[in-house]
Amino acid sequence: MTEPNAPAFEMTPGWLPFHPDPSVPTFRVPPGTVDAHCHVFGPGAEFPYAPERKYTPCDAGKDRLFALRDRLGISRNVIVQATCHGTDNRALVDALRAAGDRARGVVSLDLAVTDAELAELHAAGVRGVRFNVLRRLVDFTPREGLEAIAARIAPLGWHVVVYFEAPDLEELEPFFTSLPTDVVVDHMGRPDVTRPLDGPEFGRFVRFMEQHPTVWAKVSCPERLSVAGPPALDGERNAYRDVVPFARFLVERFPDRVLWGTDWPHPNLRDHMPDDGLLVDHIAHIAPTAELQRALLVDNPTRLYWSD
Ligand code: 0GY
Repeated sequence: MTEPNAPAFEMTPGWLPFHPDPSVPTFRVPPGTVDAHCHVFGPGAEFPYAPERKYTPCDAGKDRLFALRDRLGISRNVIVQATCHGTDNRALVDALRAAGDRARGVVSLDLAVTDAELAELHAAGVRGVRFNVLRRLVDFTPREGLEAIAARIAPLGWHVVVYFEAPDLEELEPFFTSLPTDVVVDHMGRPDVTRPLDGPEFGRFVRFMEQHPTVWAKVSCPERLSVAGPPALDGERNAYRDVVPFARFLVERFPDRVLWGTDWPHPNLRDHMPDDGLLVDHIAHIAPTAELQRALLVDNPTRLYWSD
């Protein structure tokens, strides 16, 4: 129930809410599958959105996330702090506590965080910190601040999750490779999928992974990267085909350092909202063998998030 003085939040105009009734996938994920990139939004009346946010989403709380997990046949979630909650991780921690061992978290932090707070986050299931450097999502944070945070979380065995766009990799690479932890890249570093797979832009990303064995990639968000879009035909389940070669290349080249996630509830999409069941069916195209599927969906995320 909404408290009498709870702030009322108005969604960003044009906001697309998550799919109300995702299909049951035809691809059956292996037991132990982890959705390694998803979020919770509020509910705002209980967990207010951050004053510095760049968008106000629809509420998408933990119960809806857990219902989606069960519908898709997924076992566990890695919940990643979304920028609309700033560095207030309460909604995320509440979801982790409710999920028990079935969820881990990646938070956003500011420098004022105390060691006691870090220990509490770890106990709740947090295993990473996110550095989101997209200017449309966050204000600029000086590198020194991010370096100081990385130095604080490294002794806990956590890693850094980074979100950037492909043209920025050249400038950011020295910073990423100076970090004292593993670095997990959201959404394959957001390649432009109209460019060639063997062109300079994606080539840079592949080299980045080849040269740095501490770098991982999430082969997630085809719905955000795709230009072709969802299937044109009703009932067709092979969606976002233009993204497949990019994701599949990484899965086959780096089978031990790739993760998959839904990105539910899909913030800031403008033209359509994906059917999450189709996103699961997409997996069979990017990881074509049972061995690759098991590495991507079970072994890799379990090693990164559930090893202690
Ligand atoms: C994503 C993508 C986006 C948003 C965020 O934290 C966020 O607000 O990550 C985006 O707008 O591209 O991974 O959820």
